[in-house]
Amino acid sequence: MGISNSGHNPYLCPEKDNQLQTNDMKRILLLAATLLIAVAANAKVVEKTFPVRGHCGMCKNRIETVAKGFDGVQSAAYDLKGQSLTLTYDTRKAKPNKVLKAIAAIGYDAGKFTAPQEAYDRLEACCKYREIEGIADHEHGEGHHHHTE
Ligand SMILES: [Cu+2]
Repeated sequence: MGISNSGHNPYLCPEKDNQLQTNDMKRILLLAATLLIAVAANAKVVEKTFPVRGHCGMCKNRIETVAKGFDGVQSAAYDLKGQSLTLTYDTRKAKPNKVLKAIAAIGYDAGKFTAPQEAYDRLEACCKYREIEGIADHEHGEGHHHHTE
């Protein structure tokens, strides 16, 4: 868009040109902003915590590895004490229920999915949270403290 000086009013033309450019810029900026908002609305990364059973560091590793293997899962942190898994994921790509289902499939109760007995049976002895929990209940159950004698 060259500014032609031949024959045209030299005052009007450049001004008109500027006006046009300003409008174009405004339109482009508006479009860019709209696009950004649209992208941001779609790419929703959320952090959520789900109940997942496990017992040791090996469990933690396995659970986190399975979760991180899913497309869209940005981070997975298993909390042994809290018996919970915190996922940071893109809601467009990852479905937490699929992740939980896969974790249950390797032996760990996850969310609404109960691990199949045969998968649970394949876990190492130190990972058998169902049995270990039973023992722990007798030794230092948190529900009832010392009996008064
Ligand atoms: Cu374990």
